Amino acid sequence: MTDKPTGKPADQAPHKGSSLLRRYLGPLGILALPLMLGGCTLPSFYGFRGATKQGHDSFLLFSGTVIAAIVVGTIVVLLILWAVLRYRRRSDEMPKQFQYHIPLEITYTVIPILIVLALFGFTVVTENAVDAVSPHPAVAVKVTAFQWGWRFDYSGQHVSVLGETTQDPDPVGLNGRPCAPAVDCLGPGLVMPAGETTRITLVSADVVHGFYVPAFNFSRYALPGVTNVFDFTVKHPGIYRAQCTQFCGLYHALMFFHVVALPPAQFRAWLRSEQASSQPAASHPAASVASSRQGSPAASVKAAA
Ligand SMILES: [Cu+2]
Repeated sequence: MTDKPTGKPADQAPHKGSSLLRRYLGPLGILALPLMLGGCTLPSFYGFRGATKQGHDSFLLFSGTVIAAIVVGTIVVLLILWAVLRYRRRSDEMPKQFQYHIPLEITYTVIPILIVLALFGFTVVTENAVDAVSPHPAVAVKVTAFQWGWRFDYSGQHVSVLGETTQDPDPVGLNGRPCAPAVDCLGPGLVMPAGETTRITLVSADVVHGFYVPAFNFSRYALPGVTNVFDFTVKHPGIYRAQCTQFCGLYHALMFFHVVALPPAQFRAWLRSEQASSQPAASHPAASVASSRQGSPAASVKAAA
């Protein structure tokens, strides 16, 4: 029987194996190069960099995890290729058989545990930073999700922005296009000062909704009977698209809103103009839509740009 262990070392021509490795390594490297250069956009890896301080922390965790995965994956692939090429079959003789390489077994057990512990530690630190709320936010906004729209109440300021995307869309479309078809609508605007901390208190008036701002790397449930509190510190002025991400009924797909970050002075000017022109919204979130839509925040940010 040819496959019976002989105990005879099969590695009789090491120079041949290494020359073969060198021969294949070049073409393999050339094949891998376009994949490595074109397969991802370093260093964002197609993720949002985070328009808020909190969102940027999430981005750093994401990109760090991807880089760790690339390093580990590369080492594993190279080890596999090395084993396949170096110890490929050269004859019918059995290679040397052995077991219990204690130092090696300890190494490949301890290293993955350390990697998992490091990823866990970075995740805990990042989540604590993202969920931390400032004791003295510059602005506090109560956000109420309802079927099918959003209401933004500025605590203590007597200002409400309210909009139902199905009935009274904001006439600002993406890329400056008018708001038609409806999927281009940005919806009601949540206005906040750039560079300052805004406290968001998120509630739902009816069913489960999802508060999602992609550019902020942030999503949270709006749950009936539950109050979620979190902070945003937007880094730069701009308009950021947002939408409901929980299927909440017939017009869920149209439940957009947008976040408008203004320079602090312009934010306070907008707040004063809203106080002068708007009446406090009625108790039902969908009431007095038309009256509270005066002084479009998107128009303000256009003027600021
Ligand atoms: Cu919804």
